Amino acid sequence: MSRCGLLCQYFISEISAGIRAAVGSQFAMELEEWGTNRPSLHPSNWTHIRLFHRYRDLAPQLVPLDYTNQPEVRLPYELIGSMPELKDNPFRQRIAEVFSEDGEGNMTLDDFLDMFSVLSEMAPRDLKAYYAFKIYDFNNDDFICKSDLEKTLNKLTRNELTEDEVRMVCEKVIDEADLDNDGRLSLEDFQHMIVRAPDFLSTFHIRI
Ligand SMILES: [Ca+2]
Ligand SMILES: [Ca+2]
Repeated sequence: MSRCGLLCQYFISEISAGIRAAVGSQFAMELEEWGTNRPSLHPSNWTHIRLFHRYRDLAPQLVPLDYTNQPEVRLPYELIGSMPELKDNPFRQRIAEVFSEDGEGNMTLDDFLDMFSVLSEMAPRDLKAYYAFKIYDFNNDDFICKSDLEKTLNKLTRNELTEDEVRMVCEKVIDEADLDNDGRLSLEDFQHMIVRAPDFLSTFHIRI
């Protein structure tokens, strides 16, 4: 197979696998242990409590302990993006933008909980696919077009490919996944592409 073909295959498996970030495994282990010792607690509850404290620890001076009156708190992207779970992820800014209500990566507690729920290992495949699609749709026009794919590929490969390689690989990906031949990937095209990549569900997560 040609270099372009190999790259294309690699890209489809990577883009389908989604956003890899196996960082923070120490935290995941602690969480598991903590949950195992408290079988009466529903996992979503203890995860939420733990996540609330993760959120608060980012800026204890801004986040009150008491949320009964739903305070209007939003933590700046700089704090979110520097978390160990995200800081090495080439998509960290895009992830924060997609999950933040203000679209700029500044997060309320609800935004933060949503982000970790979708990226957790327990989230259903369709939900993950939906958010993966949004993350790769850089210009928010509800399609993944060639320029979105180019950005995605450059981030995944940390700009190690030549311009020609990027162009050829993206054209080939669209060629293979564009079911209705409109030259761009709709959510439906994207979902079909993911169905062919069985490890999507297991890899589209960050450990919490
Ligand atoms: Ca787009
Ligand atoms: Ca299409």
